[in-house]
Amino acid sequence: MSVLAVSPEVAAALATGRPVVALESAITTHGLPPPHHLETARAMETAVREAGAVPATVAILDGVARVGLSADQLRRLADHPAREKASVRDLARLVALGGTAGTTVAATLRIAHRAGIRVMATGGIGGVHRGAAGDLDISADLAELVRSPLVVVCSGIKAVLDVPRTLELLETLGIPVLGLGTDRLPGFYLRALPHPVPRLADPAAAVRLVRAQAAWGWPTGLLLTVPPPADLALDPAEFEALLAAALAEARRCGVRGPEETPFLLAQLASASGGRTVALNRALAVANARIAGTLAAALAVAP
Ligand code: PSU
Ligand code: MN
Repeated sequence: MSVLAVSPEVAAALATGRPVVALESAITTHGLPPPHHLETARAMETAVREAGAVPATVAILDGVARVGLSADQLRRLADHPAREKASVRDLARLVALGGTAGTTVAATLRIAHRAGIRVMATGGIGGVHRGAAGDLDISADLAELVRSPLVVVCSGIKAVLDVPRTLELLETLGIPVLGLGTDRLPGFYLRALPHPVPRLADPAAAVRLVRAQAAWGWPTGLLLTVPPPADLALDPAEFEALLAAALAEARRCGVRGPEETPFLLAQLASASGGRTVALNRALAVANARIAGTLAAALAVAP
């Protein structure tokens, strides 16, 4: 039974060794409000193309795991009334029962790896939730990075999470975390957190690192982190105040599990007057462009 439907354009690119970038779709179905959700998904695809690679947006549509969506399919996904947020554990159920879902970083990694894609882009990965010592709410994004050896271009770990504990877990799992043009971990909405990361000067250095990682024969994913655009990034003190209010509201409403990240992002969007939405869009598109550049460089024989 074939569970993957790869679009003709993506299949042709993969068959001939041309660069492909996987894009996740939970940011579209659950991360951003309309109309920004669809507009951002399109802008990410365009950025990948402008960088010389083929975009492969991943999603589950009517029980079919798709790699590369048509414009119609992307629109259907974005506004589907019963759209779910698919993590890895949900994939078999959605295929068996005919569901429609945006795929998280974890689910996108799994599907993109099956299709033979080496690079993906997102805004910020999931991780250890604040308070996870109590309920063990830790994103499957971390576990999947162990199994699916893609480069994930992102602006770090979503800052609504427990970043120091997420970094500890990434270290335990053996997942490299690098900074592109930065020696401090980007904080999704923040330019730089106090946590140091090894700095890569440019995409060429990232290509060397990706090749070295593959050459070990111990394939794991790795995080290539990129600071969010300086003109839109939030001030750390302002962010902490916004986040404290959002976390308090989440506790008050009893929101936990897969709903927590979308809930917090929505709270921050309204409390910031939409500034976090503009920022999230800008960083996701910038990351897609860098992923395209990296995929194009990786596609050239060493
Ligand atoms: N990046 C964004 N916005 C998002 C996400 C990433 O800019 O909404 C999504 C990704 O799909 C990621 C998910 O996998 O948030 C993490 O959710 P959770 O903590 O429930 O694993
Ligand atoms: Mn989570």
